[in-house]
Amino acid sequence: MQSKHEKYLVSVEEVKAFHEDGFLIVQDLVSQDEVQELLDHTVDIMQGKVTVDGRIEPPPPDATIEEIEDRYVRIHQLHFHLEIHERYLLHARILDVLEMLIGPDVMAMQTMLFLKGPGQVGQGYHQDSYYIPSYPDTLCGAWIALEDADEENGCVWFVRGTQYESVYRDAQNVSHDDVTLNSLGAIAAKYPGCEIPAVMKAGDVAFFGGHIIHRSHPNSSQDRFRRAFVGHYANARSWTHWGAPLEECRNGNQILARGKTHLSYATPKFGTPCAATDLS
Ligand SMILES: O=C(O)CCC(=O)C(=O)O
Repeated sequence: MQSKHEKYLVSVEEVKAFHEDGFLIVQDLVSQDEVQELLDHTVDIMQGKVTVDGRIEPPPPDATIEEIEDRYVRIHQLHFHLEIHERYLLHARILDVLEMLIGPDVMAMQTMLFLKGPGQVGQGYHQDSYYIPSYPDTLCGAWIALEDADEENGCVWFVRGTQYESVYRDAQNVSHDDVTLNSLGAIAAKYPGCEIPAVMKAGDVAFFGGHIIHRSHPNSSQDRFRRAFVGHYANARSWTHWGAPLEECRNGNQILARGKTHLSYATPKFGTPCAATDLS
């Protein structure tokens, strides 16, 4: 049974801001102890104390600190392998917010761990729904800052207003390390003055819909990491073929995180199944 948590009550103003801006930053949603737990674990991944076959290898024994720190910029889908990543994907207070923004029925679809050390690359303009389709499209990301993120260490920038753009299906809607190489820039340019840096403190969480155009610049600091843990979710009654061959899985690959659905779904591999989630 999942332990009781202090439920986060989303205000009407926050819901309104999410729709008006395309993103919402909730301060202090994740506790400092939890941030520290994820950070410590992330350091273990970087140093090769945690390995996952075929995905995270230990560094070569003669690697320098710089080489060790430079091994990964981001790692996808570790929640299929690591209990801690599944647990943070299903973080109760994050689900409290998602329940109000895209729920009440919520499925958890993806995790990404960003390491982004000094000098590491950014990511060009993109729309997450391009990669993770859902019908109707209810995709929403939850970006947990594991340390303070700002312009210097390569925070995410959201183009306010583009949440109501369609998903551009042309071949240039691809995130690229070179943040200028992307035709979505022409769409972003239609929103002068609307590109907002998501300046965040460790423990803050940014929620953003699947259509909003966003990017991040390289980490230009000398010595500051910009680590973050990101989950992607959708309403559990949206249909998706993402994450598996069409005929094999459909929604059955996505974890039902909260609520109910008549569509197929997966249950957590390590933790408490959704049906037993304590929502009090
Ligand atoms: O953290 C970043 O640099 C980019 C994040 C992003 O694009 C996303 O989570 O969809």
